[in-house]
Amino acid sequence: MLFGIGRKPACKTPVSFSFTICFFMSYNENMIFKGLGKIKTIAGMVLVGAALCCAAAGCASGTPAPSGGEELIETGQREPSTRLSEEDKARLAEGATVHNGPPLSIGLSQIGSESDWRMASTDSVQACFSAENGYDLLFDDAQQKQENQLKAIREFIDQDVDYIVLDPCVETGWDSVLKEAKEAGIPVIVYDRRVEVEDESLYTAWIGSDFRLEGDRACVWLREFLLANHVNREINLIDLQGTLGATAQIGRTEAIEQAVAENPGWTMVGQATGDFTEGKGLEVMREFLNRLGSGVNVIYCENDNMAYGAIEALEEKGFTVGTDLSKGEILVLSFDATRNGLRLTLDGKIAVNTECSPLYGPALTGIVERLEDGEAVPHDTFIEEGQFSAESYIGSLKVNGESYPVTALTEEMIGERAY
Ligand code: GYE
Repeated sequence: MLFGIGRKPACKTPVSFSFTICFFMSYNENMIFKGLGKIKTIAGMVLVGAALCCAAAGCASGTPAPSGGEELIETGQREPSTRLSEEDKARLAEGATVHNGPPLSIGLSQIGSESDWRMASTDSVQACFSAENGYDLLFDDAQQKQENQLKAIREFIDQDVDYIVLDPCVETGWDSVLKEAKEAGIPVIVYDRRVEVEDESLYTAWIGSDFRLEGDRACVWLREFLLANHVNREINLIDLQGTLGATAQIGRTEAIEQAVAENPGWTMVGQATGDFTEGKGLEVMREFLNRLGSGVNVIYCENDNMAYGAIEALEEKGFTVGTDLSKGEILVLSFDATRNGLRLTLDGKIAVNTECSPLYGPALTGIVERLEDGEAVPHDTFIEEGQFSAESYIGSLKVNGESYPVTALTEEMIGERAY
């Protein structure tokens, strides 16, 4: 099921990436709303309302993004920052669901600022939960530490906020604090990464990516690529993992591990976390190269920032990053599809970039407003994402019987990218 309806249909033109609610898994039987007590949700199809269209609108920037975007970026060069432009922030905010009446207080616990993806995600929620849109946002940056997130949530509970919005750095360890929020009658909306809790009613709704599917798409692309290029020889891979225990890491790592197990000739010669940061990606990759020397063919980077670090480490050692394995080039796979990541993809330094959308602001305001209106929201919602490559001959691929498109990247698409 694909939805694309919103109260403020700001979706215009080319959507630089898709951010569409894909399907809903289950519904809350019992939700506790602050001020509303315990209500029974109705089973059935529920749209997250404005969220959807607006999310698309956020990405539907039809003009090249500023923040360096106006300058001509040379091949291989990256923009210093991929923060959202003021224009894109305004577009996102316009797509948010507006709250009328006294401002709603939102306690939002953000993981940190480890990556370009994360900064765009922060820009997105801050632009949407704005005073102009009827919200009073209490924003906390946990600097990638779960203990800081737990502290922030407890402070939000003490301040008796109307809603808690959480992007959890890791999956486990949330039961107690979420019980406290539930007892205080504060609904918790989780987004992006997931929480693994004994009682699923401890959070009201989750919206995010299917990280395992992202990983599977990257691995199937690699398999198809090797087949198409008649690369019969064995390949040695390195997996640069995200923050251990984070849903994005778990899903992407599971996918490559299974692919290695299933594809004869694929060998994992190195696997370590780079914590989703460019600095750690560089450091870990340098260590691998010092230890392994040559003989590595493929680097599976679990996000764009680690890919930047890995590419730097490879190039400083004299390796060529690219897709011609017969010439000894090293093939890099990445996730997120940020503007800089896509630039490296168009330049052929990242072979395929599997998208992960950070622009959650509109969808989150949509969920909050549906709850405010006493409507049921799906308990778990997956968003739909794309995949980009400069190699155009793999136009689509199949994962578990489903077909997924691979978009042949163009300069124009990069210009339209909001993040
Ligand atoms: O891929 C990475 C970020 O949770 C999906 O976290 C997110 C991941 C994203 O730091 O760049």
